[in-house]
Amino acid sequence: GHRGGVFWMTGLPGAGKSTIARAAESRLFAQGIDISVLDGDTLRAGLCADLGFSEADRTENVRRAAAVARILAETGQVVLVALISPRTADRDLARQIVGDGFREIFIDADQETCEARDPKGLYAAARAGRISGFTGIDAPYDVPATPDLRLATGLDSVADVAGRLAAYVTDSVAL
Ligand code: GGZ
Repeated sequence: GHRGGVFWMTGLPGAGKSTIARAAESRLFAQGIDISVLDGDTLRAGLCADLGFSEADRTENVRRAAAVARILAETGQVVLVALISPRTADRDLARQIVGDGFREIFIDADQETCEARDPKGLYAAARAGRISGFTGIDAPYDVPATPDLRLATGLDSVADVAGRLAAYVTDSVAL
């Protein structure tokens, strides 16, 4: 068995939060860990479909994700949350909502790398002025000052980074 816990993955768009969360999820599932992923894209398709990208809406997005994560963690699940969650105050709110078992994971890739990946063309759209308030271009991202874990995604493979996250999770929730 294992404890529940919430692993809050923050980072710029394109840093690799969702990709690493999914890869770590597979590994942890294979190890018999009761695991789920709350991803910004998924939440915004349903639970948070009424929210946009204003500061207030992002705060509400974070609050809802944290509230759901807490409920799941209380049932003993391990929850990987993949949200940009750009503001320190919002991440601190998430920590407060979840309580014990909250870990902040900084998915760290420099802006240039993220922009080069641009999986959905959103950086390009932001640069061209077709969307505004895009994190890293014309909306802020507060770099975590004291994350519980920092994972750099610039050089290593997804498998390597996901392996490090999975090992950290296993360690953190061990009885
Ligand atoms: C940031 C945006 C924006 C703006 C759309 N700013 O790479 P993606 O496309 O699939 O993931 C991003 C997702 C971010 O949602 P989050 O819920 O993680 O954001 S937050 O924690 O700040 O509430 C991106 C897409 O939505 N997207 N417009 N303006 N990301």
